Amino acid sequence: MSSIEQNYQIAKEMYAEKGVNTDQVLKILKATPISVHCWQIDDLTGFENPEAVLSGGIAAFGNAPGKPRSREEYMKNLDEALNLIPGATKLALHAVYRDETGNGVERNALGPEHFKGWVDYAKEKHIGLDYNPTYFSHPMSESGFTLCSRDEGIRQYWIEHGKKSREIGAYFGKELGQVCITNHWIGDGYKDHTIDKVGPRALLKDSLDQIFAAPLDRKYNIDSVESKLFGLGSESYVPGSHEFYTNYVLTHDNCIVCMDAGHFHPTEQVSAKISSYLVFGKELMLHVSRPVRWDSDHVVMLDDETKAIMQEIVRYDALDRVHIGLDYFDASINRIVATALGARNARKALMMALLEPSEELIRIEREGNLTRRLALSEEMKSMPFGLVWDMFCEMEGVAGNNWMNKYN
Ligand code: RNT
Ligand code: ZN
Repeated sequence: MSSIEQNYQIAKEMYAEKGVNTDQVLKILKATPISVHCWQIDDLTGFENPEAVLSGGIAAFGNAPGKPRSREEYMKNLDEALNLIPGATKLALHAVYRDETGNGVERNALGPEHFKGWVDYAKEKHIGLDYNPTYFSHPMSESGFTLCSRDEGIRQYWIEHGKKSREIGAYFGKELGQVCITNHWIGDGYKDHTIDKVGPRALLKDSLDQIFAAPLDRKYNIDSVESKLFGLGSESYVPGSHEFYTNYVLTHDNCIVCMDAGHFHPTEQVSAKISSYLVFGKELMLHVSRPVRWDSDHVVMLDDETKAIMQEIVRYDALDRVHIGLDYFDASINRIVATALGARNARKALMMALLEPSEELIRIEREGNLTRRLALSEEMKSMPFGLVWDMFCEMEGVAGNNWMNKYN
């Protein structure tokens, strides 16, 4: 027996004493998909225009060496990162990462035929795909308004992009036999003091109604709408706010909310919001990220909020209703390491949540035993979860706790 297995046996017994079956945990952990975003590898540049400057209120800071200079290099780095991530994985694509067949094709004309290469890749790697229309970094978004634009030509251009994006999502879902989440985020907003806050929201509502008009099989595609409080250049007003989209999805059955951990006031937590959606029967999409003072998109850490998000999902048995995705882009460190590290941390947090005796904790809370609730929760924090993690990596054939040795 290897030392990893021996250690695992010790941990297994310790968790069993707390009523937790680690073998079962590892099964669920392996099967639960985490959607890894494709854009940390190249600072969200994509293949449409290597010279393009990020716009829409988002930015990647840093100039660490190793940014891919070609599609080949990008694919090589992506492969390397994915090989370091254990468990069921989906890859979240953005429209600007379309195949070479999409060269010169306008965004409002991008369709499934421009993503065949990615479907082949996903089949080969046994991963799923999620999709994001790219409503930014484009001449048609320069005014700062897309789906809320008062220029009907611009607005219709982006509506078409949204509609075609859902077709791409449904194509992914059908081909891969796993639902695709098509996530719509727009950077529209005003930098300064805004008078008419209803007008842009009415336009956004109408644009979304047009985009989502065609019914699609939920087996293949689910649309999510991602809210935001503010961005660079939209500090004062963002039409696509949390309240806006929450009301939108409650009145429109065919789409769900996406909450990004960096899109709220700094003291607000996504983990505290999840249960309010579940109680109304809504599914959710998440962008697990790490805001540092603002929507900074630092690499996901094994921090309290990431753990709390996963606890919320596991405690209510909502792994099938909350879709876990990642969103961060830090250009100041090695991008392969960043991609792998954040994904590993998200999954490690998920594992820790699964290793919690949640049924007992819920029971004793309902019984009013608040003393035991606190004491047991605290004891669980020093249980040997790292030994279970090492076993998981070993079973998944990915490097364990020394995986970063080859990167400086
Ligand atoms: C921006 C949103 C959005 C993007 C990605 C690239 O604030 O978080 O999800 O980060 O679409
Ligand atoms: Zn996001």
